[in-house]
Amino acid sequence: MKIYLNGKLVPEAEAKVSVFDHGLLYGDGVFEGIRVYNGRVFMLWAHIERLYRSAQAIALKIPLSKPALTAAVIRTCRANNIRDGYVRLVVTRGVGTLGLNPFTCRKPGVIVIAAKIQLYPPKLYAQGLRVVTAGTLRNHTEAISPNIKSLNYLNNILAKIEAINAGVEEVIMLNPQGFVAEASGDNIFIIRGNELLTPPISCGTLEGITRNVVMELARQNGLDVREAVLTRYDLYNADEMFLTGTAAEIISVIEMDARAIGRGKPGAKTMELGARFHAFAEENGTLIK
Ligand code: PXG
Repeated sequence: MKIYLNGKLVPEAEAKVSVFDHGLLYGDGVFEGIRVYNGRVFMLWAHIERLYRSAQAIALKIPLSKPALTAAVIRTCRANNIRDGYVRLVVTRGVGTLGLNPFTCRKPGVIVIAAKIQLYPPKLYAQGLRVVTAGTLRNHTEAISPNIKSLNYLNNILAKIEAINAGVEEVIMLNPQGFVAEASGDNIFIIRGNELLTPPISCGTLEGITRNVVMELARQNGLDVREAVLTRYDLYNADEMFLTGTAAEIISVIEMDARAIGRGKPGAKTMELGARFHAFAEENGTLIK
């Protein structure tokens, strides 16, 4: 595997970062996870723009223009012969001294990894996920904004540990006000009658790129799509529930806090949206050739 590291494609064994990189020392950096379908990088520009917004929010200047970074992603995919895969784009604060001050770091590190895809097991898509409510709250928006896709994912990791310890696949995280925010690495949607509802960004939700595509596809499919402040009451009363994300795509939730959601199996509208999403993803994206 060839890794893009600071302007060069290097063999995996040589793709190393310093122990003094603040990305490692403090989780000081930003990242994106991107999919490649059918030889096309899906929603590449949206991911690039979100990466730059995350960087801006932590006062990190990415040392490449957006078009140059876009080209680096394509170049890395090509070098690894990726037709269907997963791209991880990482910008670290860079090498500095053993102190918090990020401005001792002269040069941000830029990493692109393009790997063959690792999907969730197909069984989970057919059966749906079980989830529990996490005791760990989503970060307060004025602590670490949930809109920053930073290298510090401990908030989400602590929640994910709760899922694993509870013997289920995922968790639903609430914000400090008690409203539903999202899952540990995915956005949440419910279907109620003909309505498709998802929490607004102001609830401590990452503005997921899959989320935005799904909202648009659902509108075209005749659903009444709205952002709504949701509580667990709304989730327990949903006809259908699903999660969306770059890795998960669209995946049903059939049980929450040991209660069946809807009929306790993947819902018809969710499956229909999943099929539409796949069809859309196969045909849209930045060509790698
Ligand atoms: N919420 C959070 C907290 C996320 O980290 C999403 C929602 C979904 O956003 P997108 O843009 O992907 O639709 C994410 C993003 C991975 C991985 O590689 C994926 C994410 C986060 C961390 C790791 O599996 N998802």
